[in-house]
Amino acid sequence: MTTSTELKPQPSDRFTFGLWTVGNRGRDPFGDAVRPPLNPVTTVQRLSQLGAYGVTLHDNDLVPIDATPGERDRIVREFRQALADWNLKVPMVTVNLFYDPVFKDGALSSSVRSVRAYAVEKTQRAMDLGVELGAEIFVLWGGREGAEMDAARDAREGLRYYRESLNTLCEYIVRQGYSLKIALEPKPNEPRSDIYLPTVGSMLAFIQTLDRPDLVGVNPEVAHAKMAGLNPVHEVAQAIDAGKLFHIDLNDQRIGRFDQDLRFGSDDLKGTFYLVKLLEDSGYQGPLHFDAHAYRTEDPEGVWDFAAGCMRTYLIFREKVRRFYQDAEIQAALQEWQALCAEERPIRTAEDRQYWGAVGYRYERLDQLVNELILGLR
Ligand code: GLT
Ligand code: MN
Ligand code: MN
Repeated sequence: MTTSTELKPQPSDRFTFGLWTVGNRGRDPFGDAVRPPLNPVTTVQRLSQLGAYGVTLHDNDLVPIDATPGERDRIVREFRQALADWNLKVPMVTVNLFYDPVFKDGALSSSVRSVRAYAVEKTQRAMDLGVELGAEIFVLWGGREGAEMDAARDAREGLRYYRESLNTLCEYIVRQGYSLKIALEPKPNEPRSDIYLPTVGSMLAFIQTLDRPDLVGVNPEVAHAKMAGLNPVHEVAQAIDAGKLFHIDLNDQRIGRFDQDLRFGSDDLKGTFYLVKLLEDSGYQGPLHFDAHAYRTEDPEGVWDFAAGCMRTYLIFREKVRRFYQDAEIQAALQEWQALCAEERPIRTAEDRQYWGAVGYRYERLDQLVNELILGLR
């Protein structure tokens, strides 16, 4: 039996949350904020008390875009003090290249030279901040890198600018001697009608065209894969297979909806089980980052129920994965299947072909057993 202490998150579980996730105020395109702003120092304290390992941020989640250098230094100093007091890490930072109106037609891929230069420069400052906070991963979500129409910018031009900007950023990392790696985060749409490089596969192909592909990987997000109608487990598997899973955004999403960023495992229990199984089986050692937010119905306390729920659900599924390997019936069914896979019966005659066409794989039984495990009956 699982004891409740085994389900208590520990820093060694490497759970992280963005300031923008627990700090989400419940604003949506049709309604205003329902929760007051959340102070980053309070966030550090609460996350640490819940057993998280770290906190992540966009530059402007911490430092307002118009802060003076003096204000910036004071804010960063106070934040670093809180991190030290509560023993919380900042393994990843990112840059906000989507909120300010200046980015309305893209940032790193903008056709406007001045906007592109500003986006690169803003990203470099965010990298400096990340390194100051001890981060080793730099996520880039190109939310505005896309289009509503292609009459002006040809998508090839957008990709070319995007590539040039990324090359400049990699060069900056090398020149500064930073031990930062970039993780590109794909998403098919929202806020743009179409965002460039919408899936893990398209990102991986694009990365190979960069000057320093070794410095760049991906940050897949469960919700984004589902928005594209894809299986997030297979998206993540492809990233692992390519040696490019530098970071991951865990959350949940109903297929065919707007970007919901739901609590991890809140919608798709089976998909969540297989995702946790994949991460555990693969030995992924990076942060387990929740990029989700509380329902709009929640008050400030409800936000911490949300955060605790994300981590607890991961730990429950991790325990289920352990049981998957211990369950005698599941293992017997798997062994039978493995024996079938290894059977020496080359296909040379029509009879051989008929044999392999008719043989039962018994997936129905195995799938039902796993469902029962997920449902708590095994
Ligand atoms: C934004 C987006 C997320 C990205 C974040 C990083 S910001 O909330 O929807 O998926 O990971 O920029
Ligand atoms: Mn994300
Ligand atoms: Mn999302």
